[in-house]
Amino acid sequence: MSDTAPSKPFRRLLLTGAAGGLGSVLRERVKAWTDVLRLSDLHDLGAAGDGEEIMCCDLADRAAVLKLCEGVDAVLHFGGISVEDKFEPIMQANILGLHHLYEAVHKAGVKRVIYASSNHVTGFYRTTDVVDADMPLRPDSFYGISKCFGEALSRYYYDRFGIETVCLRIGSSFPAPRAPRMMVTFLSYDDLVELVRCALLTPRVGHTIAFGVSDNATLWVDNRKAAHLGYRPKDSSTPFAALFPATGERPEAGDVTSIYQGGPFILAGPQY
Ligand code: NAI
Ligand code: 15L
Repeated sequence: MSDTAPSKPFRRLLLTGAAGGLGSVLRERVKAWTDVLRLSDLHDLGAAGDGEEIMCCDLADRAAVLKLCEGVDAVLHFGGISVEDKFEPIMQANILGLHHLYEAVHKAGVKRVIYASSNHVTGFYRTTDVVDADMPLRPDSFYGISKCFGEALSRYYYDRFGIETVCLRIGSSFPAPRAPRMMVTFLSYDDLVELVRCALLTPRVGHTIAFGVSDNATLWVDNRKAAHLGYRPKDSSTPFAALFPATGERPEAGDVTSIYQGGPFILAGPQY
């Protein structure tokens, strides 16, 4: 029997947004696949642990982002503004920042990006619709629009330069659903990690759009166009059903947060 540890699939992965909710989960779980995990965020990430290196920066800082991607095999891009906000900060972090990231990825010869997109790129579909990867985008917020930009920019970098991206249209990834809507959009942390693993390790992904949801009893999305990733969710929101007991009350007629998949994001944008 050999006493050398089996080699990991990557030499160095970059994780942006490492101080965030999902970044903190991935920081622990991604280490199994890479010799070095480079972590980045605007916020403090504490001391580097074994196999970690820390390079904090603002995604809007082009020079810093160019450095961030040097020597990296693949990027897990989970940094940026994660909810609705005014257009200016979203533009800086999610639009300008993403452009910096792809410019850096191109210059550094990085082959693949896993991009945290969002269900809010299609939030203006109804809750009676089932959305697949080829349906037109219908963003529900400036935040959703910034994620549409990310999906389009990554498509361009694939068509023009062959840089592969898997866009993960994540539903609601938290320890548990926080509202009845999230019974449909829930993505457990274990399923998130498995989806990221599939996105990183599938030999050819081209430009793939995948929906990040667990195996929930009701779904508003159809993931068949990402079947080549081999993602099989193991969890479901059903064990959390008791958090939201049926009251028999119906949403008020015209309550757009119940009519559209984006829920509260529908009304979170500018109040003109
Ligand atoms: P989060 O808000 O907890 O984490 C985002 C991280 O990005 C934060 O640590 C923040 O400091 C960092 N960040 C923000 N602006 C930055 C900038 N200009 N430069 C560098 N870093 C910056 O969000 P969460 O929940 O961890 O989400 C991670 C990613 O996944 C985000 O891109 C979000 O849009 C996406 N996503 C998350 C969902 C969820 O249910 N958690 C659902 C859909 C998408
Ligand atoms: C998202 O895109 C957000 O990042 C997250 O905070 C949740 O609000 C999620 O969507 C959702 O739709 O529940």
